[in-house]
Amino acid sequence: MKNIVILISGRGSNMEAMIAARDAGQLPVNIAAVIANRPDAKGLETAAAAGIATRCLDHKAFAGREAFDTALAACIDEFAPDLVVLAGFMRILTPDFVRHYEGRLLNIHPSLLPAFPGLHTHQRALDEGVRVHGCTVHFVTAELDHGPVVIQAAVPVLDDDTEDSLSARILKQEHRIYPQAVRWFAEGRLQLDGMKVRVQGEQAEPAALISPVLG
Ligand code: NHR
Ligand code: GAR
Repeated sequence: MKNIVILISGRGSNMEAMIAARDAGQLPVNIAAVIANRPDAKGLETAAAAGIATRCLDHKAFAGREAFDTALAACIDEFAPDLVVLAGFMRILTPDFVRHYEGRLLNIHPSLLPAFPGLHTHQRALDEGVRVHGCTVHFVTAELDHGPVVIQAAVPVLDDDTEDSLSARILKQEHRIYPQAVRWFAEGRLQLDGMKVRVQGEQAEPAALISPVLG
């Protein structure tokens, strides 16, 4: 079974969705560790309560991004992961770190990339007046929020939406598509072809990569 390490910064609900999928027999992976860059990350308690090894590396204790990333990689590699999963992880990673985990580092981003890379995506979507918004699981590359897309889910933007209502609608979809993407990886079904990700097997049709779930 594949080993995964999950990196978080806060609440950890995407991490919880993976624990739940694993417990339901829908995600055949060993969650070897959960690592946070903030001592107050709520998700650390959730992970520990689920019996998962936890670590915290406070980025503020390091001289710079390189020093933090070097220590983070050493901490991660103690668990010999096949895959590293960013789940609400809020620190931009250096090119050296990204290269070290090339092809085995996934992120979930709360927008339909390439729209709205970076932070505050829901407020920016509301400000732009878009009618469709969503979330994206992608392989991480040195260029922020620009890696190959594994799966996306779309939701409508409603007239009376606030940042809270829109983010809640999207979070439900995050909890659906992220375990799915990790499952495909764990089953060895994801193939990288430049910026394209192909999913081998019965769900290989492009339609399966985009989840037109409106709700
Ligand atoms: N690193 C690389 N190289 N490439 C990506 O695609 C990455 C990444 C690190 C994190 C997640 C990302 C997101 O999904 C992610 C993708 C943090 C920031 C940010 O500006 C931006 C994007 C993402 C995560 N962070 C600030 C920083 O200075 C700190 C913000 C904070 O602490 O609240 O690192 O959106
Ligand atoms: C999620 O919505 C995730 O997409 C987003 O933060 C939330 C984390 O929630 N990620 C980013 O904004 C990355 N910059 P969680 O901690 O409950 O999984």
